[in-house]
Amino acid sequence: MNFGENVRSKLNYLSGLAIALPLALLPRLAFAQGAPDSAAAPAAPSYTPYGPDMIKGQPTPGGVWFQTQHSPVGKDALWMHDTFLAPTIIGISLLVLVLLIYVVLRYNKWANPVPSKVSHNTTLEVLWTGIPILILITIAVPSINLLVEQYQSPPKNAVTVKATGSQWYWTYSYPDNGGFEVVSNMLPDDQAVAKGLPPQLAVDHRMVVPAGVPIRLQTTGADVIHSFSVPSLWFKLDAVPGRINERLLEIDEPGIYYGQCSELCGARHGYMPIAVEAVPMERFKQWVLSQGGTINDKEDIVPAGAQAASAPAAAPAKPDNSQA
Ligand SMILES: [Cu+2]
Repeated sequence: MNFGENVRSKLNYLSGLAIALPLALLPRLAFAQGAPDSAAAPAAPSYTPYGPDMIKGQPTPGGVWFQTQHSPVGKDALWMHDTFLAPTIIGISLLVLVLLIYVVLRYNKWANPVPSKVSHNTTLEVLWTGIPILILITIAVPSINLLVEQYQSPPKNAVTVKATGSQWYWTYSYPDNGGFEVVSNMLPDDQAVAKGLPPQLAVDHRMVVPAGVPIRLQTTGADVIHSFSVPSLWFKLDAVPGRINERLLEIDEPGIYYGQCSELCGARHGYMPIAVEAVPMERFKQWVLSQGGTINDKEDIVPAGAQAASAPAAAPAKPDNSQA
């Protein structure tokens, strides 16, 4: 019968296939033990994380000043601190100290037995009101500019990374690149030291991002409030359950930048460090593919080093509303 023959020939074909397929695949399987999927799809490129020689942002023993800054906003803020704030604070403190010492020595009851009866002095009162006003106005101008710069909204083509704080680790997801996730836990001290990395800061999987392009870094908390903080990038943003906070992050050059959770979040709050690995765009794409992610056309549009061109254009932007 036609129908029966048809079925029999299909079955023969299928059984032939069942024998032939394993035979055809056997040599490949034998040689490709590490990558069983290599026959189906092009192998995911491997990625070697940066070594200790690339560490650029980390605390130093006995350090009291700010860490060297590696982001445009960090450099501006550090300049503001070093040029305006620190000299003003140190100057006022020294002036008050000198005046106090002078008064103590010159007007004590032995050096000055008959005290002056003067109750006010108009010139002096105008000066001690006017000079602080001038100082405050001088500080206000760069200060407000810096505030606006720090809360600049990320541009549309920024690469999005979402950092979720959990008790007690970070999860980084990449919604623009297929939505894959990286869970980042602190390395035990002995493993960190063996790799030449700083103990209590080194992690098993770093947050890899492209350097020289705008990044839209979003934070949220999975359980309690955490805070994503990397001092050498001048970046600190609370990670609050039930809401997304967002800030522009720009990293000038490739390197490893360490930070820590900066909101008391429980027993192991001190053991959920942040390790940011900033890499050139080509290397970032390679890393994304190695994680099973996809390349977004944003990464093709944004050329490496684009932040130099995009930052002045975005500077007059309104303050970020999402922070309100
Ligand atoms: Cu935390």
